[in-house]
Amino acid sequence: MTRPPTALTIAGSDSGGGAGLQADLKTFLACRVHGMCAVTAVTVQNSQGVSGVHEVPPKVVADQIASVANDIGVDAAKTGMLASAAIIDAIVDVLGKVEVGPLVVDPVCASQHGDPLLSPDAVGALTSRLFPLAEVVTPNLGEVRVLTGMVVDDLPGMREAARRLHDLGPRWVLVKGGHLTGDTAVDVLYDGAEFQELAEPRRPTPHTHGTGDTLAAATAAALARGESLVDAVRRGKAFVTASIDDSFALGSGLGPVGQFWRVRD
Ligand code: PXL
Repeated sequence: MTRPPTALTIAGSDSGGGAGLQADLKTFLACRVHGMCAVTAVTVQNSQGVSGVHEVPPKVVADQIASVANDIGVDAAKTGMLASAAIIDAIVDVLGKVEVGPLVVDPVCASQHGDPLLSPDAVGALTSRLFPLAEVVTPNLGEVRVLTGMVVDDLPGMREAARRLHDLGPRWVLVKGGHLTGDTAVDVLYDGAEFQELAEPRRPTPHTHGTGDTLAAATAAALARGESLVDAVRRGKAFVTASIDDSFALGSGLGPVGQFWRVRD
């Protein structure tokens, strides 16, 4: 058998298994892509929140990326929790030296419980150094606020935020509207010239842990399979919507989205 497409996640570990690199690897498998991971941080976490964060040394993060890129090959990559400016610097430096396919940057700042996953002084490194390497960045509205200072609560605001984020250098911006209210969840996709809107009926569930990770990972998997950015984002959105429909309660807090729907018999 020739090898399947490959995708690399550069992300943190969620001991509860619902978000972070665990969500990414499950999503890669469900999307029929061989998944690999460069671990940035270990979180101590369950359905009630994050009680500890232990960062991996920046050189070890970079070495994981170089190790798999130089031997196995990376058809597409995504970033999730990056923790610190030093880790971001190490990632940017190594990405300049090895060959990696298109990069999806999910600018993770905090967990759904509000626990910080990115040091405040790392926001500048994220936007000035990593964003220019991105095929697409995928902020939610909370992340838009951290990244731009804009408080956005409607579609015109989402378009303006997409414009400002595009000025920072990514090829495409996907501003996710899942945190707005209303019957429809609308995302705005922008390439610097045209806006596209992606709408799905809103799913009424509190169990949405891992939603952003799953969307970005499914998008990266589609890019690894050679799809165009627009097709990949549409496929990512369809994948996460079905995973939200398949979410479940776990522990006593917020449960995760379920990627099972794709592999159930
Ligand atoms: O969903 C964002 C996210 C990413 N990475 C890790 C996380 C979370 C949310 O909790 O724990 C490791």
